[in-house]
Amino acid sequence: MSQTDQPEILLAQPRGFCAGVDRAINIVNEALSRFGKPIYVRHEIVHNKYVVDELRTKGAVFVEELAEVPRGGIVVFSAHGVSQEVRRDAEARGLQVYDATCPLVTKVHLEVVKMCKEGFTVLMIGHAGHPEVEGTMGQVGEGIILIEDLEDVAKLNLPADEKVAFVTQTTLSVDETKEIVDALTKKFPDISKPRKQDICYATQNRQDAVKFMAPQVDLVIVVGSKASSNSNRLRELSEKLGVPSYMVDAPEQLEEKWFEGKKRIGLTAGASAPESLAQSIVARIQEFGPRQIRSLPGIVEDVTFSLPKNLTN
Ligand code: 0CH
Ligand code: SF4
Repeated sequence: MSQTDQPEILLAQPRGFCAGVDRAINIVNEALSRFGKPIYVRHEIVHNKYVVDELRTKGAVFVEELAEVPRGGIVVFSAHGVSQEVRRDAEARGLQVYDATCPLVTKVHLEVVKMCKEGFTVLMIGHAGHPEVEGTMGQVGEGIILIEDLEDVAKLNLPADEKVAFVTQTTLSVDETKEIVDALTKKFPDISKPRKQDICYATQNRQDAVKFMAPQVDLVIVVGSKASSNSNRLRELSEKLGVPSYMVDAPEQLEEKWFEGKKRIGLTAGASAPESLAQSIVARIQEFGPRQIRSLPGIVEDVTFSLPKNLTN
């Protein structure tokens, strides 16, 4: 039997935690060890149930509204970032803030502020209701418009002499975003683009790894929770490449029938999914039938972000 005929589980490289997620979780852990519980966290620190449950057992309290945090309490802002209004609200409530916004999301925030100051109308490509979109659009009071899809581009009705720029959510589909940017560029040939694309290195690398893996497998399992934008994009990408795909965030969610007649299984994990969870899912797949595990070649990421200054002093 040749290597590729063997029943196998292929592991995408890279997969799982990115530098921003690693930093965000470290911030909550560091705050817990310095100040003790409770440490309030506004929104899920990252969109992963396993991560959130684990931090909760250590004393993190997850809230959606700052009104749920007692006056003077300690609060961590999630990796997805917050609007200026949320920052003002935290200050007004006398909260002690530790900011886990990913530096690559902050980079987009700064772009928005700069472009608006320079008189541009900013088009934000992203998904309505996602906390990163709310945070990024909320860097400015006005002058920013959400673009979700090609239809929104077609509907845009701006004066011909309008100065237009765009930014994007960091965790979008690289290919779909390119289509939207192409349509925008057609409509506004002078549109100002970010110096470096806003879709982050981790999103790009995990999608590239799925593109490499998908043609080699019969099924792709994505480790990720429902709310995770970047994990959903990995599942969609596999399907677009013609390979059936399921997203799970616990081994019990795997269904034996998914694996019937499937020889090679590909496994990847979103940027918020821990490797320990991925490994427990691999172990469960092996229970459905003996399969060798093979790590695919791919980019080895060496990005790290330091903790905020007010947690390192
Ligand atoms: O992919 P999204 O943005 O939904 O978030 P996540 O699953 O928590 O992954 C971390 C990304 C955080 C902000 O870029
Ligand atoms: Fe930062 Fe990208 Fe990770 Fe989001 S997915 S936390 S932008 S590195």
